[in-house]
Amino acid sequence: MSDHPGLALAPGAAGDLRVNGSRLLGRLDDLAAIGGSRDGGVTRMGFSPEDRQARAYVVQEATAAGLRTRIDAGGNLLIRRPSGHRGVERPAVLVGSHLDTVAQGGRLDGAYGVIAALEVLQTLHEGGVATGCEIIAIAFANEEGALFPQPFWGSMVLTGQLDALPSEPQDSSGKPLRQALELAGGDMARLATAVWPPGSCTAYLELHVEQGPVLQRRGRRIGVVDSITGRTLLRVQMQGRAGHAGTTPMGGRQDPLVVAAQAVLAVKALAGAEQLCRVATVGWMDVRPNSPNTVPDVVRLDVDLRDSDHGRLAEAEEALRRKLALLARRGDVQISVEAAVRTDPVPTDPRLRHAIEASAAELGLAHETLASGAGHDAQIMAAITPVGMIFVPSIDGVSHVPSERTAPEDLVAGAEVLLRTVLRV
Ligand code: HGY
Ligand code: MN
Ligand code: MN
Repeated sequence: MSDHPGLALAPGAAGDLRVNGSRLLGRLDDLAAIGGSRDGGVTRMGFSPEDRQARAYVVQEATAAGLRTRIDAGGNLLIRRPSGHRGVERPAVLVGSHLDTVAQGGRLDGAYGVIAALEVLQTLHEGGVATGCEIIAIAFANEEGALFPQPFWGSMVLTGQLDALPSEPQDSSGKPLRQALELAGGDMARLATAVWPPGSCTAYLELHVEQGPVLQRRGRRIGVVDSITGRTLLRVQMQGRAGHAGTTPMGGRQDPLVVAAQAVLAVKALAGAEQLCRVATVGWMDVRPNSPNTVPDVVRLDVDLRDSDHGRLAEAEEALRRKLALLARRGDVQISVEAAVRTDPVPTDPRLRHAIEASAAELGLAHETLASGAGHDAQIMAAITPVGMIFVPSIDGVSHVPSERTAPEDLVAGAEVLLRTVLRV
């Protein structure tokens, strides 16, 4: 990966080529309105009607810009220049992120990277820039797994990791993904047609808000990501014995919610007192029948463990499984624990890091290397191609909340760095 001889830029293109900042910011505003709420948040969960509306918006903008769009069988949205690429034959460079959000999430997580990728492609197209290989913008489907709990769905399909996906994915109420995927333009029966084999892509680049406090705290405009965290998502179910809250004696109760409460504290201890992993969270719980005067019957909860080290993640999971089994025995409830997601921590590609650093330096932007505590499609794409990630600062380091914000000038600066990095690859 270097300044490729095949990179035949139109004279002066590298120097005076700039993204159109107001177009980028305007599109982010338009997109934030889709699934937007009065508090400035966005709920656009993967394969929801709002998600489909957001895709339609991006397709409309790309088409109006003279670009071509296509939805693959996995539901990923791909955007290409009409003339493909000129110059030497080399596999494409993919640039993108995701359009779906968590419930009551922010307006930038994912959307920023997709809109910036569209902006870069449109800028290259308008500038008539011949690149050494084709640049394709992509919006991966269902990165968050908020509605259909198969996070990284689109990137797992594109990288051919179909065996790691459920054969009949459903949402948490049991609704099959099949129809929702079809409505989005995908096709469960033809997932194999969406697979890109190893070597079919020169590089994958993702621009994203940091979602943490580091860049703001250190006064840096650009983050050069060196590694992306590993993540284990466990689905825990506890089956007790329901009963009348007023007549069921305390002695002998088989109350799954009591055990769940102890489990939440055990999860916290993993990353707290026991220091077994970097962070550990229970963010979702479902209590049945969820009636104030009934001892619960079943409680389900998800456990999200993160660490940059694969071994530590495995150890933390093992320790938690043992602890949960003990709590279930003591509380006389049945328990099941299944790993819904195990995503490895991955390093980014050093050559891409160098290209990002050089691009930021060229623009006079203070930059810093840092790890990503959030997961990204880039870590899935690493299975088939070198990956690079660019961060811009998150105000107050918050994300997955309505107040997720980044300064407009940082959003534009990030897109400029993305453009120059693409031209360097
Ligand atoms: O959960 C994550 O780290 C990402 O937002 N999907
Ligand atoms: Mn996210
Ligand atoms: Mn994201």
